[in-house]
Amino acid sequence: METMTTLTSPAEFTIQRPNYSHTSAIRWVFSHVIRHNWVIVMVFLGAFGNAALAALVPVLVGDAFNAMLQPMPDTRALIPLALLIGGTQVIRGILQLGRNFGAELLGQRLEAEIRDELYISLLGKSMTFHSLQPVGDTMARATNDVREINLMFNPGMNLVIGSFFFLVMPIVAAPRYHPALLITPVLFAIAYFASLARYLKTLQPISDEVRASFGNMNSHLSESLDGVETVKGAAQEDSEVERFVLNAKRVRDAFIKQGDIEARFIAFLLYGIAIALGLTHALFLFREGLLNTGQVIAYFGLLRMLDFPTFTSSWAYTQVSMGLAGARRILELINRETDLDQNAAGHSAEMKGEIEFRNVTFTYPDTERAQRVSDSGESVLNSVSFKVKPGQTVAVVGQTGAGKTSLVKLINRTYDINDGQVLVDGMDVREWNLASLRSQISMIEQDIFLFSRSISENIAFGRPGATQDEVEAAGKAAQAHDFIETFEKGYETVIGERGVTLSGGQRQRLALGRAFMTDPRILILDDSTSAIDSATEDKIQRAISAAARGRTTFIITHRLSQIRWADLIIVLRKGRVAAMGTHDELMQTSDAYSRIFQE
Ligand code: TTP
Ligand code: MG
Repeated sequence: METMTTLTSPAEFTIQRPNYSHTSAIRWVFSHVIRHNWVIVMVFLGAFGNAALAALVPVLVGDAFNAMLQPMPDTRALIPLALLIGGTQVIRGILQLGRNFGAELLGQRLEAEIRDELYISLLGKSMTFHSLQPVGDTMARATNDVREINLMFNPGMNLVIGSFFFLVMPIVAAPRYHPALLITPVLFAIAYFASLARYLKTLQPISDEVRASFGNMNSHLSESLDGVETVKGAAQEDSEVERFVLNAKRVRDAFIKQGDIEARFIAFLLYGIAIALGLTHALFLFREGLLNTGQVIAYFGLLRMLDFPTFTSSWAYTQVSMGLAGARRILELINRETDLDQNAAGHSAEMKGEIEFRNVTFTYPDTERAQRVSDSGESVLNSVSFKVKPGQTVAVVGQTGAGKTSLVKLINRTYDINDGQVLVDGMDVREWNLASLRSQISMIEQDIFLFSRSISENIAFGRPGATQDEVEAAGKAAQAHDFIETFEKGYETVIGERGVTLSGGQRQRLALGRAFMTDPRILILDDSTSAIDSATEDKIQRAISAAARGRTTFIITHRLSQIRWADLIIVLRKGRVAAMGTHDELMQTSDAYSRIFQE
């Protein structure tokens, strides 16, 4: 039985996975490989058999020469030898196939396994992790580095193992002609491994650099494609191109450096020396009468086997080195700490929807911007306190950058606070089981994210398996039904396909549909978009009041019509509560509040 443990903890989301070692890249890859034991056996048997049968050819050819050099040559002796060579080489072909097949299988399986492991681990990381880790770099690791691990096995390890046995065979077979003939293959093996060790040592930092510069190029590329509208809007294409060219140059330079080191690998020289030395030695023994002609020829043939390790060595080991560099980068990502703990043992209960902030202070994790903010001594939120009863509607207002979005993200622990307390139903959010907490809070973000899937699937995102009727009911409640029906394929319309894009107001209503589906106890609506025509506005208004019914609702908005009927209005200014109360109270008492409507 395999032991099962949870993947890297602490995490926000875990799944039962086999117990892989995470201490070093080699051990980690090994812990993956070892689970495919019969494939490993196949690779080694194939590699060994292939080399042994390859060694048989020079041995048999030597015998054939000796048979011909008899005073009375017997040509009939050649026929069984020829048949033997032919037969064994067919078997050798099959064994070689086994080795190649096994290595390919291992590579593909590991690629899939490691990709899964990485994906699960990425889903388990906190938002803190994701906001600090560039998407392009993650993409490069999840695609190219994982691919390098595949290539590390085929052709990498495949040829390393295959050629290793070719190195061993001359050492095994040479003594059958004369023990002294061991000298050349043994010396070759020693020199070969010594130069290989040095080669790999110089290669490792370059492999790391190749992988890193590639990830870097990718992350810049994905960022500028993501922001292509901004780039074009600001006519910054040229400077983006320049940056890209610079990054591409770094990748190129790293590859050139790698090629340079490969070219200096001295295995070719060693091979030449070994052939010359071995032949001289054999001829010397021949003159002494210690070897006959057939034996010299067989020995020479055995030495020729060393060309396989020689020729594959430079690039097969490079492949392994690159694979290990990729493995290090993936493992680093998997092992990187994630700050939030899902607190699986925490409080898990049906939520009533009471929320309290007690002296909450919050600063974003260590980004450059947060650094600047905290350097100036200002937190994003400062001693924020308020209390909301279950079922109430709270409007959060304030100028841009006041901290409205940040405030609501603390409720479901998208981020953890630095000081104070956030309580839901009188219980600190950190005491809650994270999954229980989040499944009862629905958040409609400022920029609504829709997946490139059907409208149905987008609405039912929080409840896969919902029936079509349920989805349509949610669509109707969210006032989205009418516009969805105008699409040719209705609810089955795939967003982003054939030019189907949605307006801000439409996206918002789909997101509201999502909220209806999951029926959360707390609904958070970050609606800072303002320019929407009045007909749509009216619809959204109706959808929101329907959604707010029977649950605690936070609305971040600039629209007076929505703010008015809130039970509590929180006015934020530069991360502090500037005023708090109902609309009527605030209109009389708060300058800050009335000022918002004058902008
Ligand atoms: P927000 O909380 O995003 O401000 P806001 O929602 O009130 O503004 P808007 O009306 O424009 O939506 O930001 C408050 C501060 O926190 C601001 O200085 C930017 C900073 N911040 C970060 O450092 N990292 C983040 O991920 C976010 C969202 C904000
Ligand atoms: Mg905001």
